[in-house]
Amino acid sequence: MKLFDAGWAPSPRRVRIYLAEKGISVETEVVDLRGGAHYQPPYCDLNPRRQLPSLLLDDGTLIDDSVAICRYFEALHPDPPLFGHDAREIGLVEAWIRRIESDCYAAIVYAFRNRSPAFVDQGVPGFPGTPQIAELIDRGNRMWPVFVDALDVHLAANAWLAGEHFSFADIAAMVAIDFAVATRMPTPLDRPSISRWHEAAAARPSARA
Ligand SMILES: N[C@@H](CCC(=O)N[C@@H](CS)C(=O)NCC(=O)O)C(=O)O
Repeated sequence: MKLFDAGWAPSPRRVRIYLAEKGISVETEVVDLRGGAHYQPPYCDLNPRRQLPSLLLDDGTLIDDSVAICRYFEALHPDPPLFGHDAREIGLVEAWIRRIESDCYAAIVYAFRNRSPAFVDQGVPGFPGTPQIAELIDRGNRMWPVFVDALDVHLAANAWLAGEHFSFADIAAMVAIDFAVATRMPTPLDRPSISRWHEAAAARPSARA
């Protein structure tokens, strides 16, 4: 089994934090995203989606998505649960993961990828030749505060996203917020509840993975 990783990018970081929380070590190969190694063989032959992370299993199966990779390991190593302790929590973790993808991560990617000179003709991850669309910067900028407001209200009443227990939803949200700050979205860390939650998540040793 081999994990294909990339140093600075948010999706691979989710997997590294998850594995650190679980105490799982996996053989890893770092693919140079900045240098475009994911567009070149051998990686693009292995993963025609040309995205990172991906996990190659011993039987040749490739799992090409960060959440799916963590789900795979969760099935093999259920304790401690990071996708929910019971049916109710499993539902809540799933709802937050999906919301982070569609309302938070997408907002950051719209705003950043369509404005950064580093992503000219790379408007969609893994698909070189896709033009940037300036209108999507505005779309991302409008989506962002809506998510931040909802997250702050939720965290005023909950220790973690799914309630009592730290979960993969907290990993995905922390990674997205760190990515947002790094790409100069308006910081949500001045909101008291988000700040309290982020400090607690970032203090876990896994956050440095
Ligand atoms: N849904 C995928 C998204 C993966 C993704 O977009 N990865 C980015 C790095 S965070 C990537 O590979 N980008 C390639 C590119 O920008 O060309 C996942 O979570 O694994």
